[in-house]
Amino acid sequence: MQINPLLNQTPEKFLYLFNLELTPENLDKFKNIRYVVMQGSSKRSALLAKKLAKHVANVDTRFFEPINLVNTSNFAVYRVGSVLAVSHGMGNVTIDALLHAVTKLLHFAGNTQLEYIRVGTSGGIGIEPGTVVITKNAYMPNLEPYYTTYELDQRVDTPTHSDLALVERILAAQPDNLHFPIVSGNSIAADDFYLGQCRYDGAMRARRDQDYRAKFFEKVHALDIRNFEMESGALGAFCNLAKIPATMIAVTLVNRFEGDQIKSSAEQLVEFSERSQQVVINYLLSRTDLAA
Ligand code: R2B
Ligand code: URA
Repeated sequence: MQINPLLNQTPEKFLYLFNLELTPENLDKFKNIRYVVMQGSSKRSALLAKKLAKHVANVDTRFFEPINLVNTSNFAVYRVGSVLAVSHGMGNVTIDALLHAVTKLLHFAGNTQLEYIRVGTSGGIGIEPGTVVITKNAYMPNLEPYYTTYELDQRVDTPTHSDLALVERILAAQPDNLHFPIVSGNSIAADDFYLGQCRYDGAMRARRDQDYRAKFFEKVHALDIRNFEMESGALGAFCNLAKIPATMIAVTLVNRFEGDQIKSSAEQLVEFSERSQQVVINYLLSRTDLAA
């Protein structure tokens, strides 16, 4: 892991985005972390923490509620062994803020060897809904494999590829009898859910017609792009700068070749979202450093 060297010159006492005093007692809670698993919602992060407590620590989860270790309504952070289950909200800008905050916190707590995995949902491109995609490379909407940001008025492009060894380790950790399809492929980090992904059911009308969209989908499918979502660009770019191995595990809720709307039942959507969690749990259980 590589961190901004200026952080060591100006000691920080308060981590604003987590509303957290950086006291020795608080920092102690974040020592010996190896894995950070990020999901959009705080509810899903708490659920993952519960599942990990059951699988990793053999806790009877009827009597266990994970404790949120930070004091903001924007993000939640739970810990089980050497894993942090964290929520990141929606979109590249939100996950980027979370990535800075959690990485600073883990650095101040003395951690140096980390892996970051986003676990989430996505819109599939030419694959069955319910398929889990592990991201090899996150593309910008213009199909460039980097994330563009601005430092003041200066454009900065940062590569967004995942750590391919991590992708392979995650795939290798899955049992042969997994009851759903799993593939590795590339992802597009769109700027929003509706127009950025050319949905025709947004409150505002998309300007590209059906023909343009169909050709675009064919083109991206040929680039091994298998899903649309909204955070993989910032995740890939941040982790490449920080030299933290990272990737994304995202189940697809819809096949965009076939439509815009997510039509699965509420139960089916819960089961789909459990699939991405199951894949990360299988990976974590294959590791030997889960106990803190
Ligand atoms: C996938 O799903 C969310 C939108 O529903 C967004 O956070 C994403 O990347
Ligand atoms: N998340 C997205 O960003 N797009 C989808 O189609 C589904 C989930």
